[in-house]
Amino acid sequence: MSLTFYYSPMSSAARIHWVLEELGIPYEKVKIDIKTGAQKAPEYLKVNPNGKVPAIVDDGTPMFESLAILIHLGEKYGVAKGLWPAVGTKAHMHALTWATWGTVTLGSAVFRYVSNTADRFPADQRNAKQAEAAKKEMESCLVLLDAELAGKEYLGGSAFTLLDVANASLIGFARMMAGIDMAPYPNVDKWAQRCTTRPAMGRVMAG
Ligand SMILES: N[C@@H](CCC(=O)N[C@@H](CS)C(=O)NCC(=O)O)C(=O)O
Repeated sequence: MSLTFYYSPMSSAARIHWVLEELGIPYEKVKIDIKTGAQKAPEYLKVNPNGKVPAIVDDGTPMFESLAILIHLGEKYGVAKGLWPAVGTKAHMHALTWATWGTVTLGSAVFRYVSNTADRFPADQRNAKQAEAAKKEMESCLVLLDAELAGKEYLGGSAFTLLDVANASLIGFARMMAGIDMAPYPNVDKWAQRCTTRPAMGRVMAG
């Protein structure tokens, strides 16, 4: 097998880095420095025509979009390791639902809130009303996630899976970029702590 992972530190690629470390499979890491515009270089655009990180090339086939990559890696390498449910099971239907919800619904509320509040975005592009609407949406997502986690150690039940990565990566981002306090969502708070203190996450943070 050959697997190449294209990443930039502290970016959407971190969730795929986390997935790869949890899977424990061999892979080659290629840094794409998005600060210098390397993501738009013609060679890289052959891998990801969308010009962003992350991307992978798995046995010669390129893929982009972190959610698609997470699901692919889960299905190909994670089922045998208990890190992703087998296709066609109820657990798989649940995992697809909540991985997509985390990335699309929770993720878009978090990104809209961050891009309308964080200093790294130009002040004249930030809008207080947009930020307020995104915050409300993000809070109702967190209430829903808190309810989904009630009585469970992890999103899939008693064992950690890549479904947890799909969601906990967004919670980490909301905390870090927007300073969102998770105390009002105690199940989310405790679960995120369980997930982000895993050794694989430690290896991601070390680079
Ligand atoms: N929806 C994409 C988002 C990818 C994305 O926005 N990546 C950012 C880094 S967080 C990027 O490469 N930015 C560089 C650019 O847009 O030129 C995914 O989940 O893979």
